[in-house]
Amino acid sequence: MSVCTTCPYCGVGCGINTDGERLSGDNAHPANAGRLCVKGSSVLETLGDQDRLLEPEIQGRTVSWEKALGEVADRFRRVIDQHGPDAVAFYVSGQLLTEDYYVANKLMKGYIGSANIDTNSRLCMSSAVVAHKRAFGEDVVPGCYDDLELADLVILTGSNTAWAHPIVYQRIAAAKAERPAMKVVVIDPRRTATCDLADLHLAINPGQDVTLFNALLGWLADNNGLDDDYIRDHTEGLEQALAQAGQGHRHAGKLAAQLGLSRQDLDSFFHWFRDTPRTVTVFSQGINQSRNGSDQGNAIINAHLATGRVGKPGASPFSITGQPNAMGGREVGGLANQLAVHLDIENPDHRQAVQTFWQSPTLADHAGLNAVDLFRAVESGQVKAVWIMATNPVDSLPEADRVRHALMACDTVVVSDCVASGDTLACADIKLPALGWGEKSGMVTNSERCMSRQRAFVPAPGLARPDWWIITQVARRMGFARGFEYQHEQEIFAEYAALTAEAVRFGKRLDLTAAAGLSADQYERWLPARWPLQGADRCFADGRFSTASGRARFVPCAPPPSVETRAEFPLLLNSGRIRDQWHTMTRTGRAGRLFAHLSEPFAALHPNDIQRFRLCDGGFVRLTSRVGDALVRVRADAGQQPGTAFMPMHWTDQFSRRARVDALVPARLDPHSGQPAFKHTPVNVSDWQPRWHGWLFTAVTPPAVEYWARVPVDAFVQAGQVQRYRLAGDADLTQQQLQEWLPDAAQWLHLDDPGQGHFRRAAMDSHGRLLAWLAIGPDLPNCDVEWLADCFAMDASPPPLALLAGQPADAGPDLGAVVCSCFQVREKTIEAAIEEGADSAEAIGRCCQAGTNCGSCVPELKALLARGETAMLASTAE
Ligand SMILES: Nc1nc2c(c(=O)[nH]1)N[C@H]1C(S)=C(S)[C@@H](COP(=O)(O)OP(=O)(O)OC[C@H]3O[C@@H](n4cnc5c(=O)[nH]c(N)nc54)[C@H](O)[C@@H]3O)O[C@H]1N2
Ligand SMILES: Nc1nc2c(c(=O)[nH]1)N[C@H]1C(S)=C(S)[C@@H](COP(=O)(O)OP(=O)(O)OC[C@H]3O[C@@H](n4cnc5c(=O)[nH]c(N)nc54)[C@H](O)[C@@H]3O)O[C@H]1N2
Ligand code: SF4
Ligand SMILES: [Mo]
Repeated sequence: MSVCTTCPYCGVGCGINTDGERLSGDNAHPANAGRLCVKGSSVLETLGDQDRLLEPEIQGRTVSWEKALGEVADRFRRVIDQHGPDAVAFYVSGQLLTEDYYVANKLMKGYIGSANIDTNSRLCMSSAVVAHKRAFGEDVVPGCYDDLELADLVILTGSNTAWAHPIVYQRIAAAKAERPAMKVVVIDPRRTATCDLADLHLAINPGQDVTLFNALLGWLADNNGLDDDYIRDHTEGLEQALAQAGQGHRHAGKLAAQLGLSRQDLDSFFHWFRDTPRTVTVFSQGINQSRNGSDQGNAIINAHLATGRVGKPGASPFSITGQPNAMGGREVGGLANQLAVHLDIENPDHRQAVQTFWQSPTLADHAGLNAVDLFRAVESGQVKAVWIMATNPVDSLPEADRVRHALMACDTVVVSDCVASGDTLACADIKLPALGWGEKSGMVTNSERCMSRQRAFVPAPGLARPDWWIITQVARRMGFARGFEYQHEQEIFAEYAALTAEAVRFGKRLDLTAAAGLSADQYERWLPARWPLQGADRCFADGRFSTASGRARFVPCAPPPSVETRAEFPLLLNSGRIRDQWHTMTRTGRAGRLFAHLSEPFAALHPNDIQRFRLCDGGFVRLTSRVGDALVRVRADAGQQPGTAFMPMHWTDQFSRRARVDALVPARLDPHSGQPAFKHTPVNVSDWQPRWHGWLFTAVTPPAVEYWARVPVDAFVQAGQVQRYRLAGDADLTQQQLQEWLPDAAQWLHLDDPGQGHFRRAAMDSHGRLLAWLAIGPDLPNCDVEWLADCFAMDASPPPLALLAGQPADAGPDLGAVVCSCFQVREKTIEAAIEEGADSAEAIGRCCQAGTNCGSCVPELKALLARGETAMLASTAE
């Protein structure tokens, strides 16, 4: 049976149709109209029981649910009785469903009586939340995706849309293809795949967005760019914002130097902004994850208010959410400084309203600890019991090693997760198996306030249960039976929808009251719908805002704090996403295909910096910061600004020896939102030259060598799924050590030259089936890793010589890296298509299929085309 559900990955929130065997984009979903990116279209490959947490565990022992739930409730109850409600905490996630989130918040704020519940959205959206609340009086994204197609100017700032929100990017690209006059500006210190679409790329100096948008505001005021009627009728505070913005725009040369931009580009940007009423400014983590992320958001919103471009067709500021239910979590009050349904914890009337509705025994009356402070309080012993759900703070919080130590020393760490092993799970005293995507059912809200259903289509594995069930069962055992009597997630949703009547009563836009009485059947048949459910597609179009005065507020934005570069940390490290991986890889890390694009952790640097720091492209680099270190591969990237480096956020201790970027990132927070500045970490780099390199295919635990990074292979042996390891080390290797890395086997092939440091091994079972394979040498041993991976799925091994050589006897040419993950099309095949005359991404697609499914690699196809053109020009010039 086929179901309509919603993609578990990014905040675009695409609709999916699937029966568990096949999967396609939902043509009827307003977010994607049938399209899917590579992550969405490969999601079925990430399902399955492999490495799933299937039963509850206490201190590593499997226990019944009854025992586990009782133990969690007892431990929390005991701490609260002895030390008060603020001695416990929940740390939750934008990957929970709305119903899970709602009951977690209700339990902590309304029944335990503390606001110590915070969410990974603190790391993601909290600066945007502050910006919205300061400007609009409520955390509301005014626009919708249609605006991106209606706009004549789309500004993408701090957003690598092509990789992080691919379907939004494709919608913009399609609109621009149809209306070439539409302009796109990308503001990002790096040249990213997103810049492929840009008419103008402003490679701004890191952290300077307030300077840019303040200058824009001042310039608009000086150059007849303000919408005076709108400002007079619908806003307040322009004078102060202008005074704070200053006169920087009048000193074009100095301004351009400060921003690292040309005067001409700045001039174009200012003119385009002024002269294009239909302008949308999309912003994401390059804005939010800064020491002044809230001000950066407000500086953008100020420019939109000054031109009257909020909530109008094709004209809005647009903070785009990251996680599938980041928005849902904000609605129900997942942040420690919110109550529920957009109401405020500090406001006694709001508190009264919520407590009356919940009929709860108590209600938190002050904000709780934000994510970073929460783990600091765990460290200091102020918080004695913490429950972590659907997030991996040992990898994703700044000062990640410190978070790990704090959890290791904490008496009670409860972790609800779907997978069996992870860096946070390793710190857990109690592990609770949660249902994952495809197994659970509930509601999510995407970036444009559209609520859609996630629906189950596969049975629950083992004893795993939905998060809302786990939370409410603990609540009941803590003595809160009345308040948590739900039998089905629909009852929770209906209650949440009913609670929004209080939001409406206090003048908020969050209105789901039309769904308050919804039946189980209506919930089952729910079609994607934007809130306010009975309102227009856009909010604030009428110029009335959720502030006390009904006017939007300009927020004066101070110039950015200066970056503390010190001689010992001469580079600024940026971090973020790559195209085919999701966060800490617990999902995408199961599909070998998704490693074809980028298979190892890396730091990207400008070629000049690679020279300057005596590194080597493709070699290894050790990064150090004030708080930690990492060891990854070097990648030359001319799109990187000199003086900066970029590391992906994805690799954890489960996938590499020491590549967690957040071990390097100090906890420097935005003072208003508490959001960490993940994008700008001062670091130093040094070259590491291992004495040996190697490849290892095995299903047993990784060897303890200086560097390893693994990729899952699509093959299973008795010990489990085969993994491909890239290894490198300093210490001498003995034959015995090598043998320890390999499983017991019936048959062996050896080829050793210890004098030269060459070792090759193949282990087979009694039927001749390959179990493990190893090659070590002073340089990286030559072999065809794809072919070797295939050998594990064969009934009998290939001839011994080929197997030891690690490549088929009739090896074809090396076709280079995979560019198109969907059809596994490689670089050389695409280059051949270009040489044969393919002159556009579409033409390449016709030749070799690349880019014709999800389209995520189209920017790379275009880069190869541009490279081809340059090569052609060079050869003509000769
Ligand atoms: N493939 C993939 N997609 C994802 C995710 C994933 O893990 N993988 N995660 C999802 C989540 S939770 C989120 S929050 C979103 C994030 O989506 P994005 O915010 O688009 O992704 P990031 O790569 O974190 O950062 C965006 C860009 O900000 C730039 N930047 C850094 N410093 C500055 C600066 O000072 N100014 C400006 N203007 N830009 C700067 C970076 O160079 C980077 O290209 O992605 C979502 N989508
Ligand atoms: N340096 C740096 N650090 C960053 C960022 C950055 O750009 N740079 N970005 C930040 C941002 S924006 C974000 S959103 C975070 C993301 O960081 P995290 O939230 O830590 O990353 P995930 O891998 O998404 O963790 C989700 C966990 O929940 C589990 N899970 C999945 N579904 C369910 C479910 O239904 N129930 C339960 N109980 N568990 C489930 C998964 O197995 C996984 O262990 O990282 C932040 N950290
Ligand atoms: S853009 Fe891709 S990852 Fe994001 S929701 Fe759509 S299919 Fe999923
Ligand atoms: Mo995020």
